[in-house]
Amino acid sequence: MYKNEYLNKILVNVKEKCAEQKEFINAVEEFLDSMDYIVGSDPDIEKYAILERIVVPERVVMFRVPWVDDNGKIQVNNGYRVQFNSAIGPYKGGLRLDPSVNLSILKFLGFEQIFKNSLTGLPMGGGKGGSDFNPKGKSDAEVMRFCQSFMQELYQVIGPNTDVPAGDIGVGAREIGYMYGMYKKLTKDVTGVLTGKGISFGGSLTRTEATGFGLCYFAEELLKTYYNDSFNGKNVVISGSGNVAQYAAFKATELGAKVVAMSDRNGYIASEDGIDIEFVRNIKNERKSLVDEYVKKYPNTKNGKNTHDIWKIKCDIALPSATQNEINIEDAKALVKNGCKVLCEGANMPTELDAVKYLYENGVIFSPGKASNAGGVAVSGLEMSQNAMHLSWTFEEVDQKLKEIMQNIFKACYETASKYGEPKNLSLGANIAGFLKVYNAMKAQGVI
Ligand code: NDP
Ligand code: 2IT
Repeated sequence: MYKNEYLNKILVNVKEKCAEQKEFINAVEEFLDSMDYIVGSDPDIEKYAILERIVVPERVVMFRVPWVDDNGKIQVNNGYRVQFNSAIGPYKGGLRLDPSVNLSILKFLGFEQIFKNSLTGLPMGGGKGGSDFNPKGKSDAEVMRFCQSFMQELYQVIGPNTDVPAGDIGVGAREIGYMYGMYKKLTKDVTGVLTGKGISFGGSLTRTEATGFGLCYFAEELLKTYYNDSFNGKNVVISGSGNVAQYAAFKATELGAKVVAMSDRNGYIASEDGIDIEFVRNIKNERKSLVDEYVKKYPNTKNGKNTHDIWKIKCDIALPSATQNEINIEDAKALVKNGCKVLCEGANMPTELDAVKYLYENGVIFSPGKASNAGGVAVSGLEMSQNAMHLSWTFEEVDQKLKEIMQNIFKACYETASKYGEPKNLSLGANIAGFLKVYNAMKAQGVI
C-alpha cells in the first residue's frame, strides 16, 4: 500500500491486467515505491496520466522464428521486441536469448531500461527483446541460422533512428555479427542499427568491457562517498562469469581488490587467494562449464552446485552479475552476517525486493542495476554517436567518457536521494532522477 491513492490505483490495475507477469509487476512495484515521494507534490503527474502511460509499452512485437537445425529438422522459437518508451530518444536495449525468455521478463527489462537510459544523460528511450531460443549446445551454424531468421522479422520494426538493439544474456559479438549481416542484406543500410558490433564494422572500442568496467567505476564512487574508501584491499564476490562478470572482475582487480568467488548457471567457485580471472575468461570463451574446468586446473578450489551458496562466501563487496532474482532474503542475511558493506547490481534486478529491504535496513549500501550497470548502454549510446559521425574514438577516449557518465549517474542518484531525505537510498535516487527527464518529455509531447 502506498500513501498516495493514485499509485495504489496504478498498481492494482497493472496487477489485474498483467496478472501472470510476475517479474514485470515486481519492477513496477519497485518504481512506484519511489514515486510515492513525488506524486503528492506534483498534481501534473496524475493530470497528464503519466504513470498510466509509462507502465504500458508503446508497442510489443511478437513473431515466429523458424530455423533448421544441423540434422535438417525444423525448429520454431518465439521472438519479441518490446518498444517501451521513446519519449527521450529511439528505443534502446538488449536482446536476450535464453529458454526462460517470456513477455513478463522482457517487459520488466524494457521498463527498467527506460530509467537506466535516462540516467546516462544520452538521448535514448527504453526497449528490450529476445527469444526463448537456447544457444547452449548449438553449433555456430545453428546460431547463425537462428539469428538470420530472427532478424528477417525484427528488421521491419528497428532502425538507427527508431530502435537500436544490442546484446544481453546469450547475445554477444557472434550473435550481433550474424544479426547485423542479415539486417544489412535486407535493408542495404549500414548506418549501425545494432550496437556491440565488431570493431571492424562500426563497433565501439570499450563496448565489450563497458558494463563491467562501468559497474566498478560506479562502485568506486560509492565507496568514496559513503566510506571514504576504495576497492583497494577489498574482497569481492561476483556472480556469473559472462560479459558483465568478467570485465567487472578484471576492473575490480585492477583497482586493487581480490575477486574471491564467481559462478555460472551450474555452480560457483571460491578461493581466498583470488580467482584466476584470465582462466575464467578462457573457459567461458570456449563455452565450457566453469566449475568442471576450473577445478581440473585448481583442484583445491572450494566449489558447489547451488549458485545461491556463493552469497555465503565472506566478502566486503558483492557484485551480482548473472541474472534476475539471484539473491533472496536468505542470501541477503548471509551477506549481512559475513560483513558485506556494499552491493552493486551488475545484472538487472538480481536482488529480490524483500532482500533489498533487508540489506538497506542492515546498513548495506545497495545500488540498483538501472544505475550501476548503465555503463553498457551508455557506451552503446556512444557507439551510435560514432556511427552517426562516421568515425571512431580510441579506447582511452571512450573509457574516459564511460567513467564520467558513471560518476555523473552516481552523483545524480546520491543527490536526488539526499534531496528526499534518504541519502543512502540509491534506488529512490535512481528512480526519481531517471523518471523526471522522461516525465518532462512526455508532458511536452502531448497525449501520445
Ligand atoms: P552473459 O550471457 O554473457 O553471461 C551471463 C552469465 O550469467 C553466465 O555466466 C551465465 O551462466 C549466468 N547465468 C545466466 N542465467 C543464469 C541463471 N538463470 N542462473 C544462474 N546463472 C545464470 O550475459 P551478460 O553478462 O551480458 O548479462 C548478465 C546480466 O547483466 C543480465 O542480467 C543482463 O541483463 C545484465 N546486463 C548486461 C549488459 C550487457 O552489456 N551485456 C548491460 C547491463 C546489464 P552460463 O555461463 O552457465 O550460461
Ligand atoms: O541491460 C542492458 O542495459 C543491456 N543489455 C545493454 C543494452 C544496450 O543497448 O547496450
